[in-house]
Amino acid sequence: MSEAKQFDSATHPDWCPGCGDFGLLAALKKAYAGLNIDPNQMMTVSGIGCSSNLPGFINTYGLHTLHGRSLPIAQGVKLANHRMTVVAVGGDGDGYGIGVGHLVHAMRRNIDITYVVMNNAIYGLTTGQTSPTSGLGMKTKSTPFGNPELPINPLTLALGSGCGFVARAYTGHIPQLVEILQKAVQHQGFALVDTFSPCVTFNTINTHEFYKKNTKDINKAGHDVSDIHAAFHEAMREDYIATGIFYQNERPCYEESERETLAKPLVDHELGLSLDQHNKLTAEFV
Ligand SMILES: Cc1ncc(C[n+]2csc(CCOP(=O)(O)OP(=O)(O)O)c2C)c(N)n1
Ligand code: SF4
Ligand SMILES: [Mg+2]
Repeated sequence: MSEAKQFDSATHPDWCPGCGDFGLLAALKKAYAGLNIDPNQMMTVSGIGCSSNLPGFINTYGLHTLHGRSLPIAQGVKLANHRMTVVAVGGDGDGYGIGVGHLVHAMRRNIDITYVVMNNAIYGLTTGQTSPTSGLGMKTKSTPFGNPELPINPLTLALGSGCGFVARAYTGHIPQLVEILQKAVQHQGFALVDTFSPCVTFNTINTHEFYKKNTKDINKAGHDVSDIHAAFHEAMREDYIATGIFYQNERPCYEESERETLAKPLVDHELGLSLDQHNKLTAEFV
């Protein structure tokens, strides 16, 4: 096992004191160290948001991209060099709002990447507007009379979209989160880890105290992760908020199904054109 501190970045997070995202950052470093991942073989990709600043705070390769666009880029990285471990991170607005179309297709496509959403049920970076996971009736800057829209349930969305690894954790419960992250990274195929990551500045409902009081680890309670019906049931419970691995089912990932072209990473393929042909072709456009 290597050391978590090898993943420390020279840049310290500028998140508000108490932000739930600190817990995820610490858990990611522990999880990678426990898996002996080499930082040089690791790519962290994000969109835009407070949570999406994370690639700057961890010592791996990193791409801080556009709002809602982490998954197309993460998938491209993995296809170009599928020797790398690729983890996409971001917020609920990023992944379940503007980026939700990419998420659904990435889940059914099943490229071998992990996607961790820091779900604080609010737009943090833009100072507190309603997000796709804000509760019905929640008062925010953009819904001063209460949110009139039903929230998305990311877990049932994932289960219904062919995602082979569906999990949820609270960023204050580090040992459980580390274990889930390690299993997600080891899973061959797309893995979604939704994390409750409280925004202590703009969300006074979904707080650390709320999750400490209301969450329950379903894996400790004997939940069968191979049973998709039981997974839907736990994801829709109203008597407690379930955390843990809801569902895991390995089916061939995209890279395995595309063996013809992906027998070796695209970065190792010979260029199809000679230098002479390349120069003639580009001369036409310059
Ligand atoms: C295309 C585009 N639309 C809108 C924005 C403005 N914007 C930046 S971050 C953000 C939402 C951030 O919320 P979330 O993804 O939940 O991340 P958090 O800050 O809560 O971690 C929005 C709407 C943008 N940067 N780009
Ligand atoms: S505004 Fe909210 S999400 Fe953003 S850093 Fe502060 S606590 Fe975290
Ligand atoms: Mg958010």
